[in-house]
Amino acid sequence: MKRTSLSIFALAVAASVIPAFVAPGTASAAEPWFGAPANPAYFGGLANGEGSQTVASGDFDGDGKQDVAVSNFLDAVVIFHGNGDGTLTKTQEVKTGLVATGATAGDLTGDGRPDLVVTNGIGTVSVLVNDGHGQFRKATDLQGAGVPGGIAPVGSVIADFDGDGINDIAIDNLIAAPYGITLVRGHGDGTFDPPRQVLAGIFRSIILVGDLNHDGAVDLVTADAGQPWLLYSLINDGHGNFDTRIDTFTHLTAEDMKLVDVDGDGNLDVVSANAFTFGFSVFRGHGDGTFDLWPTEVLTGFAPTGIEAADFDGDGKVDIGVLDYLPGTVKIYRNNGNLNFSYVEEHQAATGGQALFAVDLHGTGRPDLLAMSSFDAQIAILPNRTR
Ligand SMILES: [Ca+2]
Ligand SMILES: [Ca+2]
Ligand SMILES: [Ca+2]
Ligand SMILES: [Ca+2]
Repeated sequence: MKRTSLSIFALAVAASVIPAFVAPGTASAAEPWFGAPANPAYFGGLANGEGSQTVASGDFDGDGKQDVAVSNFLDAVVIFHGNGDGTLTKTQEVKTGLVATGATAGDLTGDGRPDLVVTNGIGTVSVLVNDGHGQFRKATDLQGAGVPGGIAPVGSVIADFDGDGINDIAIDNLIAAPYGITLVRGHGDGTFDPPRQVLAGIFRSIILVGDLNHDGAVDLVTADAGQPWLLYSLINDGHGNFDTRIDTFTHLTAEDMKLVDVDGDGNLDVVSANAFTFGFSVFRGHGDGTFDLWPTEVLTGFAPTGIEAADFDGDGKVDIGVLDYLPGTVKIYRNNGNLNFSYVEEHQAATGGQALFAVDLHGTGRPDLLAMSSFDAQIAILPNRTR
């Protein structure tokens, strides 16, 4: 669902010239919400140099336990079977294409089992079909998904955009001249219409999906990573057309974003990890595709690059986790309501932190966290201890 590591280079420069560091705050006296990752924070399946880019999760084999797919940045997606106890076992590695940046799970064949879409930065998009038992085979590369509308696809989302009951794909292109988003209508059998381009501005690198305006049709939100940026809301007309674009100008540079109702008012909000201003923000959604313009920033420390928003402690409020680039720490923030957050704890997790994902690996309803490194084999699992 997100971006490349391009802005990491800028972060390295920033690290050398920006001395400021904001302390995360006062630790809570309560029991920690998460256990520390295993040391070393690693499990088999990825090699050094194969920085993990994104995680897609779902019950791939139908055993009721969440499984995980990780794009390895090199040329493949690695499949891990969730054992239900917080551990993962590698089951498969499927070659997709060079610079495998994004993996997304969703049912594209109508059998109720998640299939996979992997974006390859070289310009192809691979569809991997699940055999129903959690084994994937590369069915097709979506021809023209990366060109000519946009090149360097870096992420995708799977949803039913035209409302025919069959899942479709929206692809996010990093370098988009002039198009940023490619839409691919699914037929429900693993085949697709020819790709269609949507104008969404240049240098897209984050794509999120959700119904922003409560009309039952899923909309898209995109943004740049590593650029002073605009947040674009692309409003679905109910037939999979995105002719209405609402721009929200912001002063922040997001490395990662998630679309979740953080304040509990029923409208989806955007949370952003602001790598260059060392914090996270909640852009409150107004229920019509617009967002707050100047959200408060919660300072977290140097270079947050990954963010996740989920109810970690089960009190009904969506909490925030932030992963920084160096040293690769996950910091946890409790949602106190009214967009007030307090620091809970932190764990050293994944050096060169790239992405943070909530996945319920224990089946308790309280999500665990996966922290991914951008340049080595570390995939830290932080077990949720609040259950
Ligand atoms: Ca559809
Ligand atoms: Ca909508
Ligand atoms: Ca909200
Ligand atoms: Ca909570």
